[in-house]
Amino acid sequence: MARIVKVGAAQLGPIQRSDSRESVVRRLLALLREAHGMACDVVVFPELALTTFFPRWYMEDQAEVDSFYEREMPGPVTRLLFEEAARLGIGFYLGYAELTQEEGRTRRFNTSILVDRTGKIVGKYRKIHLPGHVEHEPWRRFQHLEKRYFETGNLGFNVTRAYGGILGMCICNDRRWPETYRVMGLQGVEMIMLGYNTPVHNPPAPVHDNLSNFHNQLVMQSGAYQNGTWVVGVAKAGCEEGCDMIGNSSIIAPSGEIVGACTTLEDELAVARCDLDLCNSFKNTLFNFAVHRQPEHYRMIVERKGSILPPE
Ligand code: CDT
Repeated sequence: MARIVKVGAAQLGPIQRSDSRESVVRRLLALLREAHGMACDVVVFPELALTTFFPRWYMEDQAEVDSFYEREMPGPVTRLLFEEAARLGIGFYLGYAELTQEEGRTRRFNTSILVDRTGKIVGKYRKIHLPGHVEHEPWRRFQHLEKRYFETGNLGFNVTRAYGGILGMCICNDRRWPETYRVMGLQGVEMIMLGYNTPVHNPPAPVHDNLSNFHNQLVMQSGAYQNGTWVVGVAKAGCEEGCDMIGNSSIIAPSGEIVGACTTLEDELAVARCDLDLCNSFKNTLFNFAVHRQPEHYRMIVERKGSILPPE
């Protein structure tokens, strides 16, 4: 019997800085209910889905920075989302900024969770590839201070058994790195969920700006194909605080083909019926890792971090 997961890519349009958490959760609830109406099992919301993309600003006041983080999940505002999801029997992936006390200190991560149909958190991931910079760079039209506001994730790229399959998560910039998919691919992942906030304009390399949608699809489609897995990538899109962000939220089959996609830069749901068994025709043939990978021949490269040129 086919293992079908009906997935909703729940793209968000922009969230302005003045938008309250309550108003954002109302938008998430509307998408969740629409997905339920289309018989979805699970929906994927974007990265940092509860607020505007705050790393675009340099802030010195720590209280101001911390106002963008969640101290508990579910918390007072997000509880409604968990309760409605459980009532409808639909799960979700949600990205948010996490502030936590661990190892005797305050820690901040760019986090995503996977929630099952009963409203229970069954998976958690903390973003590993944090793009951008640490210090204020006033020459930029906007900042990208993820390296200032978040620590590197410390949970690895683990997979979770959920929805009748093997599910994994990553967040935004992670999708550009082949290691992200491969580490989960080696654990047999069948569906990778991810959210993103991707400005069209990249200040250090503006010559790439007209390729931002192409690169988004290129990395997700090749990650899916090369690992025989579904990939569901979901944007926070549109013009947020004067910064244009790409949309193109997509549901990608293990063949690398896009089978569902958003076409606007607004709140929008794209739905696809994903057969997890389709992964096997790739995992058991061309990308049968046990038979065809040659890890013993890669060792020289992976053991040396950075350049693969021999030392002088
Ligand atoms: N949020 C995030 O990780 N955004 C980065 C922007 C990089 S600049 C092109 C991304 O990889 O999409």
